[in-house]
Amino acid sequence: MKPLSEKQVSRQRVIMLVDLDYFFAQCEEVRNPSLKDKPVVVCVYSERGGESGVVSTANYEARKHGVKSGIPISVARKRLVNVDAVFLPVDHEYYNRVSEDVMSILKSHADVFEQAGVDEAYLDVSERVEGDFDKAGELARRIKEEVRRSKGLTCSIGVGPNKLVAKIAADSQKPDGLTIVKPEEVQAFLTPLPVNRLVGVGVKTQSIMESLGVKTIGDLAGYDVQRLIELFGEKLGVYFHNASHGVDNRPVKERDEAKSISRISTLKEDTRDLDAIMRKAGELCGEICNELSRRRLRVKQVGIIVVAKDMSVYSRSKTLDPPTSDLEDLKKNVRELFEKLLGESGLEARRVGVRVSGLVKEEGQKPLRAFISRVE
Ligand code: DCP
Ligand code: CA
Ligand code: CA
Repeated sequence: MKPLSEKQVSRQRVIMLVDLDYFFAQCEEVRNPSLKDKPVVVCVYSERGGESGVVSTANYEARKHGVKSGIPISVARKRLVNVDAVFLPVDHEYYNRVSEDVMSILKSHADVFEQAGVDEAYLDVSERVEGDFDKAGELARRIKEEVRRSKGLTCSIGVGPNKLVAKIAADSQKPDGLTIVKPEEVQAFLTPLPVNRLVGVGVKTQSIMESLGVKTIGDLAGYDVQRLIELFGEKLGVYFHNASHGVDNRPVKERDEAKSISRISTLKEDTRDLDAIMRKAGELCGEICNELSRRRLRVKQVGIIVVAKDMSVYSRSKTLDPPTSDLEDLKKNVRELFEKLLGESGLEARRVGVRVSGLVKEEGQKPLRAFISRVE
């Protein structure tokens, strides 16, 4: 066989997944370092008051007591009874600001950058490390150091030949972890792990697989692909087979900026009273305006969402000409939309939401289309 020329050898892909540790709770520790040694529980309190609601996340001190994302706050309280623990409400605005700062650091270290959640991102670094996993390890250490120095946060990084391996690697050592899985190590790394470490294997799939004697990713890799297709269908069967072998060709892709912003909230009680609805909707408009001003955006459409007492959902929207970022302007239009909807329907509102879209930059050049549509 003729040897491949340099050009024909495609570069070994090197992908990182960076995930911030116990993110919301760590943000709380950063702004109040005296929390550091205590269990910290960040809560989503139900808007109908009291102690009902769920745990958003908890720091590792609290996790030692079995407190984790998704459990009821009441259960967390029981597990931390007689412990000097701190319960705090979520503060998304603050976490989003921290997230944006961290993401801009991460972005500066990537050839291609893809934010995959509020606290995690994929970085394709193949070019800058020349396909070399040792160099990627050095880069990962520098990134961890920079995030720690500039924002006071620890993160866990997984490095692998693709997104799937990078993600599982990042999850495998937390907090403050760095796990590098070279291409030749992929199968040995995955083999002993339980199947539910693969995205798409939930409780149900896991129990089906278990009944087939498939407990680990290694078991899955040895299982007949035809049987997998018969059991789970073509798409999932092939995916499970490939994933168990650590094969994943998805590229790291830049994402467009969010094209809309929405906020939805539960009313204290079900109502058709426009003023009561507007007190809540006005707050939501305020939150949206804060985000618009932070991102220097104006909006071309505004809409409302209502979840009625019987759980049916209504929405209405209108175009704003010219685009606006003014709170009073937004509230006036939202009020009109609610007034019209209430006039058209006998609904009693349980949850109300506001959504803006058609986001345009506050300063700089207007997109040409804005002028064209005026002329038409
Ligand atoms: N989150 C939430 N509810 C969930 C899961 C997560 O509100 N059921 C929020 C709080 C988390 C953030 O999303 O801080 C990021 O989620 P992760 O799954 O990455 O979890 P953490 O960052 O909290 O912890 P870890 O250290 O395990 O990554
Ligand atoms: Ca995290
Ligand atoms: Ca995450």
